Amino acid sequence: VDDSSATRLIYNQVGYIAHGPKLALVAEDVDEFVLLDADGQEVFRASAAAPQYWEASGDTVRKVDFTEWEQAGNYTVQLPGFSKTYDLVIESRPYHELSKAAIKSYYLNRTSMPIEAAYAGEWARAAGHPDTVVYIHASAADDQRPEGTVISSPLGWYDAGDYNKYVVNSGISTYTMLRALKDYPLYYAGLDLNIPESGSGIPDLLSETLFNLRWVLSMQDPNDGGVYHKLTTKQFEGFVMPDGAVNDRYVVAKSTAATLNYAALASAAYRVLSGYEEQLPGLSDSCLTRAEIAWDWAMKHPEEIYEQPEDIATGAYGDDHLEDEWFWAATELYLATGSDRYLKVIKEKYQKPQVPSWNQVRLLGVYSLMDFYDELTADLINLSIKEDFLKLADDLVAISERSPYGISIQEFAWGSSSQVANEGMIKLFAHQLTGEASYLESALSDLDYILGRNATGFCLVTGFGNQRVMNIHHRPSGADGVADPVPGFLVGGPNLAVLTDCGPDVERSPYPAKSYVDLECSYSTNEIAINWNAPLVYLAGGIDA
Ligand code: 9MR
Repeated sequence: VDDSSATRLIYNQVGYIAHGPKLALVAEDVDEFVLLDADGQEVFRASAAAPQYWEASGDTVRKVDFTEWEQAGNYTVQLPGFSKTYDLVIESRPYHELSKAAIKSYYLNRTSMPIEAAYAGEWARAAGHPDTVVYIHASAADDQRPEGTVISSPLGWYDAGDYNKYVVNSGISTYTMLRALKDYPLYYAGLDLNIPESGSGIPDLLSETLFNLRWVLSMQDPNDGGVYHKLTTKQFEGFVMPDGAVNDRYVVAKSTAATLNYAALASAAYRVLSGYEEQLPGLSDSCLTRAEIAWDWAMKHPEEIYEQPEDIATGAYGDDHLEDEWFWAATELYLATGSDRYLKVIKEKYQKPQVPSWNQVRLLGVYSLMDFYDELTADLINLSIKEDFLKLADDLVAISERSPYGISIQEFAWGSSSQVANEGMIKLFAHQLTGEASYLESALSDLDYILGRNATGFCLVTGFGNQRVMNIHHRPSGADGVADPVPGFLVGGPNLAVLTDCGPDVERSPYPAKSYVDLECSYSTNEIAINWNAPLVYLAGGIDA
């Protein structure tokens, strides 16, 4: 028996669904996989499939399919010939806590209010960043609001491990949360997150989402409809708690990208919130009015590409390809108003969708169009939007079926975990459109990757798994004196974008799917972000639902 401590099994560390597909991966030198029950009795044995090499990780792995074993329980996995064993869970509903924690992380990352122990346990903390005194930066100044004018722009979530708030990145994040609510309404109606708004008569997921939406709405200049790109300090703050991070805050440069994200999000919110007129009187209408004046500003300023001012060093979220933002905003405004002026732009700007990210939002408009597919006009149907969407989903499923790791991602960029989550979301959405099981199975496989069946061996969500991420690049987690990081966050994950973020002494794998370190300094692999967590919310919630 080989006594080395090397890991030879990678698998979903949170659990497998009893009546679902079950796939794990073993190292090349492992031939068999044995499940022992809680009494140490062998209950199931499977042979490993033929070895497969993956260029992205530099690994050769063998698949073990134990789908057939459907008995819920806590198991130990033994790999004959090797002494190291592994704990594995099979449950009827293994992702319920994950689904809640993924949303709760947004509560724990709120600005402007104390995070109380009754909701946050050991992660309770004082309020940070009231943002009731925010200065107009030189880049955003005009006659009505000259440089140094004070405005108030409170609420919202911290974007990520830093303490700033960025409109562009809030667009996709907030929309994805509203999308989850729209697609699984009964599930979220009953999901209690134990947040201050719980029991208020609207779903907790919506309350949490509104906390950010209300901030986004405040980023519009009411004088002209333009939207500031971000609300930020000049430099990133240090690793101190929010209430100790007190440098002056500014709104910086109105941009076309931020204004179109705003128009899209506010009109999408208009549709969702019109169902809550009684609980939230007037909010939905004001979203639509604001979206329309944002659109008008963008029409007058179609090329205000964000350029980082010299004295500002925080995240840029700069994007100079705005075709997809125009498409998304036009789509949401068209669905809200039925006006031909938006229809025209949809037709001009439509292209086949891609996996979304903060700077590629076309698919968000496609998701929304699918809500009304049967009512769309013939010229929209002729764009083949549904066919193109299902082709994207089919291509992703085909790749995952060939992939040694059972996933669709092939190129690992900054935030690679969120790409996997967004691919899972696409598949779940396709599953709802068609009822085809292969989409759901492939989405589950993406979740397996996130929860441990990946080349890093870590469960990539804080607070979950056997091999846990501990040292995220997240200021409160670094400064709060609590050993465990704030839970429920998806880490950015492996990529080769910045190999030097921890200095020359920290070794990083040259393989993109493996190049990850669980160190606070690794902002490029171990940060968290609202746009990364949102598709995890959708994926975990959709599967749990
Ligand atoms: O997610 C963003 C990634 O796509 C970019 O490559 C990277 C560098 O510009 O920035 C990431 O976003 C960061 C943002 O700029 C500031 N807050 C933290 C975000 C996550 O790292």
